[in-house]
Amino acid sequence: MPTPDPTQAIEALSSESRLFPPPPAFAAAANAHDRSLWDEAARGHEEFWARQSRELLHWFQPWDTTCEWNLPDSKWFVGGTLNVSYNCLDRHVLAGLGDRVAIHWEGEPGDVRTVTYRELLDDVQRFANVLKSLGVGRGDRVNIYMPMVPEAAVAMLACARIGAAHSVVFGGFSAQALADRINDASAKVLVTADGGWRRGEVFPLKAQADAALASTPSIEHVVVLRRGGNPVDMVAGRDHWWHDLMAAADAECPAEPMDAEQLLFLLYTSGTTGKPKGIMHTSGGYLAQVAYTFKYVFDHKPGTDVYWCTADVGWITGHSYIVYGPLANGATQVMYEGVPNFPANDRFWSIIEKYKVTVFYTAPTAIRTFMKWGTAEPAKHDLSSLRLIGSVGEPINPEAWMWYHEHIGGGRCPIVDTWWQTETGGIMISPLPGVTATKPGSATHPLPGVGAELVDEQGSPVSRGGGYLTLTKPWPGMLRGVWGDPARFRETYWSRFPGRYFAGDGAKLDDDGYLWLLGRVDDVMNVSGHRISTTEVESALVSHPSVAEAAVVGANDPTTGQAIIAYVTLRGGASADEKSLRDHVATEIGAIAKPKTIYFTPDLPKTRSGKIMRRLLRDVAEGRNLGDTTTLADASVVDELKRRAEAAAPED
Ligand code: 7RM
Repeated sequence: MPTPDPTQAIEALSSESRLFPPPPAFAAAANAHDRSLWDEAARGHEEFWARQSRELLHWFQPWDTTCEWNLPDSKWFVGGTLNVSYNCLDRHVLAGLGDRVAIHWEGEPGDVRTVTYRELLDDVQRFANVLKSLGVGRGDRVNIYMPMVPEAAVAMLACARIGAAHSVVFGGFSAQALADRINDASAKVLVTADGGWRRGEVFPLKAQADAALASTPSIEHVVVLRRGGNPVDMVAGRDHWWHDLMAAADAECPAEPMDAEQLLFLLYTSGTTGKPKGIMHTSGGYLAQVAYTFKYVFDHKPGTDVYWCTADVGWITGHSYIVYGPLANGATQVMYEGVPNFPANDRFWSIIEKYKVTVFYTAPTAIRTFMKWGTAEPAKHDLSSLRLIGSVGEPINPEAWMWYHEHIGGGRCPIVDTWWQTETGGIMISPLPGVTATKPGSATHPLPGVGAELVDEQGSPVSRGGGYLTLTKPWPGMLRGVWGDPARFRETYWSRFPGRYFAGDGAKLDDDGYLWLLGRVDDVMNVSGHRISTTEVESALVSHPSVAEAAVVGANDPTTGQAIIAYVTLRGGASADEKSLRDHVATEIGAIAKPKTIYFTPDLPKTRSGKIMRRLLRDVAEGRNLGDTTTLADASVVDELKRRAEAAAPED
């Protein structure tokens, strides 16, 4: 057995030699086709962002100071004024693009709506007036708890228009989660819907909201969109139908100048411990970053691209890459209400074919699910409109990347594997698709304007091998704090490595200087002194032709400290035995990384945004009672794994 290297925060076990340069025709037409953006950013970090902000946004009043940086507090474009909704809507309509489709919306039952920029602007102005009539003004908070409908974006943009901050809570969250978030933010108004469609049924959103409203004293009014058509209780004086208020509202609500640092939104992240944190994002810097990254990472071509991001608006991905980034760029996009397997497993591919989607952005969890469902599903559809595909949310295992490349991208589309966080506001590490030669499973390099560095335990930079991923320079979309808790902000992100932002991810640098995300450092396993990342073992398992998805955890072990326990889901129709998978891992990355035990399971426990919850699997593997399960998407999955673990354990 190799001896552990104590200087390695995380060991680098796997190696990948496949390289995919941008197709020449793609590169020739790409928004970025050479290294000039990196060169420019290297010459002057703030000047680089100032140019992006000036060129991509409309400012009512130019700023005096590009960046004020007093760690951990940053301000960007200080003294400047803009209006985020003006940037996303008015200026496109004023430029004669009012008839351009902003949103091709498709409901899960198959109903469709086409929303142009002019219509979106009309609705946003009216809804801004609705909010004003309900007493909402600059600096107030509005909670949004909605299905995936255009009105969710309308409500967000209407808040932005009048300087109120929104706090969107994912429609799949419970009444308790909603109440906690409303109370933390002291929101005045809640915008919700009767229900939305999911898996062929209406989920009763208003009933959940009602349960929350029993303990949210700050809420004065509730606006209810009719979507599900399900019966709802309306409380007189407090609850109002969206369509009634909209019909009565004034059509015009001019966009007023807002300070660049005006709070744009709060978005709560659950984190691993303690109460959810309200991550604060402000206006000018955030919009500059999402507009810039949308343009260059997704190589956006206004007027010709049809973009589709499958996230929910309740997540940061929905905020930045459904609402603000695309709309600031005048993009045309698809928005879909429901699940990928209604009415059948090919729904996404039928949507891509129908709307001729050119740029598609989804998550590894979805890709691995598609692998489970098999290649026949995408093969039923013409996906030739696609030219670029992206991934976000978790490390994408090299074999999932290859599957995506081949079966969705038709072997011709560059893949942008984008690393970022709720806290970073926008994409930080990603290929530029016309420039970067990609490697399956690597997010490649920091974008121009982003400073990222790996460090060891002591905080010294690491130039090869595993380490802690830190951000070294302020960036415009960075979080401005944790709502109501400056101490927690400092402690969580700025205390571990002085002078650096660190939010919990491990990564490694390979010999060519490519970055590979290795998952959360809390998940790193310690086997006989070797610090092994979950991601590398999972990727080794997924590289077996029978495996679609895998989660591994380190469980206490009397001989090795921790032992690797794997939970594996097979591809549709495939079979495999434990020994062959263990041997496969040994061949791929080494005997030290062989799982001690492998459980086969049809599903893995995931958060509602699709990330694997290894903490729960560790609880199961170590025979503990389950900790906090409130963020789990489907609780029956872990119950089943627990039953199996108990059945397998020797009786005592
Ligand atoms: C956008 C989003 C953030 C965490 C982050 C990572 C993980 C996200 C990637 C990734 C590897 C990626 N925001 N993560 N993207 N890991 N490769 N391309 O997901 O706040 O919900 O989560 O997600 O651990 O810290 S988030």
